[in-house]
Amino acid sequence: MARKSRKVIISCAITGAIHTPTMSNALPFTPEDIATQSIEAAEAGAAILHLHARNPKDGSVSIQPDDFAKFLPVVKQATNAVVNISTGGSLTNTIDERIAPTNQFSPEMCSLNMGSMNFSFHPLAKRYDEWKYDWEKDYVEQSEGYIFRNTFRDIRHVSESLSPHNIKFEHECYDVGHLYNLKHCVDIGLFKAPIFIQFVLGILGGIGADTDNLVFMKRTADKLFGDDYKWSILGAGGAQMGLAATAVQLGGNVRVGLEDSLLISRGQLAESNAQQVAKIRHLVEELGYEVATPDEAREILNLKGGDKVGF
Ligand code: KMH
Ligand code: ZN
Repeated sequence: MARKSRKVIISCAITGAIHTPTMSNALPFTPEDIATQSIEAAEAGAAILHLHARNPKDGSVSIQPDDFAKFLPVVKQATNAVVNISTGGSLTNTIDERIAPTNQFSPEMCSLNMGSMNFSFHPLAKRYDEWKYDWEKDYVEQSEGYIFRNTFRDIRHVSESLSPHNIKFEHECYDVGHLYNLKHCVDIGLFKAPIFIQFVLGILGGIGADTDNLVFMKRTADKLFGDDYKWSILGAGGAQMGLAATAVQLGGNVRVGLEDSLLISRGQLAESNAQQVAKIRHLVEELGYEVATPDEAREILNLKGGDKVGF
C-alpha cells in the first residue's frame, strides 16, 4: 500500500509593510485588490493568508482596524482559508496599536515577532528614480534608522492581552537568538504546543537567506522544542522559492506572497500572489508531497476554527 505523503501548509503573505506601489503594479493595496488577491491565492492552494492592511488612497501601510474591516469579511465569505493578521505594524507604531486589529477581529492566527532588531530595506530606495506616491521614498529610506521593537515585555503583553481570543501565533524568528527568546517564553508558559515558527531568512538585520542558515535554524529549534513545534520558511526576495523548496524536503511548511518577494523568478516580477502560490504548489507536488487544505492546516496547528473569528 502506498505510504501517505506529508501535507505541506502554504501560507501566502499578500501585501505586507515593506514593499511600496512603485516597486510592483501587482502589489495590492485597495481593500478590493487585497480581497481579490487573497481569494485567488486561497484558490491556488494557500491554506493560510497572512494579512496587513494599506491605506486605500496611496498604498501606505495602515494598521487601522477600519481598513482591515473592508476586506476581512469578503475574504471570509469567499474562502475557507485561515486568516492570520499581522501584529508587525510599520515603522512607527506602538505594540498596542500593532495588536489592535487582532484584538478587534479575533482571527485564528496572528504574527508575533520574537525579538528586537534592525529591520531595514533602505537599499531598495536606490533602485527607483521616480515614485508613484510622495510617502514611499522617505518610508523606505527611514528604515535605515529603524529598530523593530519586540522586547520580552512586549511579547508577554501580546500573549496576555490576546489570550482570551485563543489565537495561534506565527512566531516570526529572524535569527537564532529569537528561537532562544521563544524558548524562554514557552518555559514561562506564554505559549501552548504545537507552537508554529516562521523562520524568516534574508531580512537586512536578521540571518542571511541560505541553506546552511536554514539547517542551523531547524537544528536549533529541534534541540529547543523537540516534537512540540511546527515550522515554516519565509525567504525574503530572490531567496523565496529556492528556500521554500529546500524547506519542504527538510519537513517544513512554506510561506510565499508579495509581502516577502515581488518576484516569480530571477529578475522577473510576479503578476500576483496566486502566481507565487501556484508555483510553490507545483514544486511541492513535484517533490512528492501534498498541499494541506485549510481544514488540514487547522488540524495540524490545532486552531480554534473559522467559525470562532470576530469578523
Ligand atoms: N515582513 C516579514 C519579513 C509581521 O507581519 O508581523 C515579517 C512579517 C512580520 O510578516
Ligand atoms: Zn507580515
